[in-house]
Amino acid sequence: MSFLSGFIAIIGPPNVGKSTLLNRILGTKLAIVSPKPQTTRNRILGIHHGDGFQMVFMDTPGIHKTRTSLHESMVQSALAAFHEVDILLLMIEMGRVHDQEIRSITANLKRVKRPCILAINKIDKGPKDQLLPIIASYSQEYPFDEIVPISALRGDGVDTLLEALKSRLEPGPRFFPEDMTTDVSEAFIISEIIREKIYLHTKKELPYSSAVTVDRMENSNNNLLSISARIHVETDSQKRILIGRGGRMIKAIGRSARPELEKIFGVRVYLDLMVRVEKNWSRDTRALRRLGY
Ligand SMILES: Nc1nc2c(ncn2[C@@H]2O[C@H](COP(=O)(O)OP(=O)(O)OP(=O)(O)O)[C@@H](O)[C@H]2O)c(=O)[nH]1
Ligand SMILES: [Mg+2]
Repeated sequence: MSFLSGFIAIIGPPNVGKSTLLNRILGTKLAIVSPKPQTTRNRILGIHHGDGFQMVFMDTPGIHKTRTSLHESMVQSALAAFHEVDILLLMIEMGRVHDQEIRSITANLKRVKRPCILAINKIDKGPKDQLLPIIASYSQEYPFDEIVPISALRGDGVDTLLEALKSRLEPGPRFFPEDMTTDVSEAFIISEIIREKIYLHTKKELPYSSAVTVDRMENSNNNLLSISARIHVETDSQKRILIGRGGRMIKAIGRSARPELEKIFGVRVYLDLMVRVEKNWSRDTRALRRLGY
């Protein structure tokens, strides 16, 4: 039997659980997750190694109507994924109506002609008897190759989904060595974990106006990883909120990021966070590039 492999893009509207599924499949936290939409901003590869096969998953930003240059670049990177992969995994969330978003996605699907599996996520949230009518209505919307109900959070249906994907892999090379789970850098993972904590601790527009860059990471001899990172916001008042009274907010963000970084890297972490105002970065294409988008 020849080795099977393929690239699989996880696409869909914001907040349906795409990053949660990637983490679940890989058994490790690679992609950040939050209850707020538009959490993922970049494409991330996660490599799932199996016996005789390899699946290279691409987590993508949610596809939605765009307002700013940042959103535009996020949606473009998600749409580009349609052409770069062998199989598309479209995810929606049970109990949420996605009509508009799904129409624009299926219009794109029709053009690229790739196998497409629909995963209906968050089945733990709704009554099971709602599933059949939902499946029926989506199969009218587009001729999906398979429709699989799952709970990315709990793991229900994920093995079935992996089987459905595996049966559509083609003979191909082992794209990545077996010890590799992602293509993104350590600095990227650090900046994402910090960004996730900003989503967790702050409200309103602040998460969407924040970007994180890592200025320095130093692995000293006594198993201590020393990190300096910078949080970019768009206005002085956002900077004040992010720092908080007596530095309370920025300390809380650091306190929740640190243990997670320690778990990921397996060493003690010293984290130094700074806040900097970069006026209107989310609308400025040059600033976007500088900040990694
Ligand atoms: N109840 C339930 N919640 C889930 C499930 N999967 C994901 N969630 C929650 O849904 C929210 C969004 O999850 P994400 O994985 O960040 O969603 P996403 O599709 O990557 O979102 P964007 O990156 O913003 O497009 C988080 O609060 C998750 O914990 C699930 O199976 N059941
Ligand atoms: Mg995501």
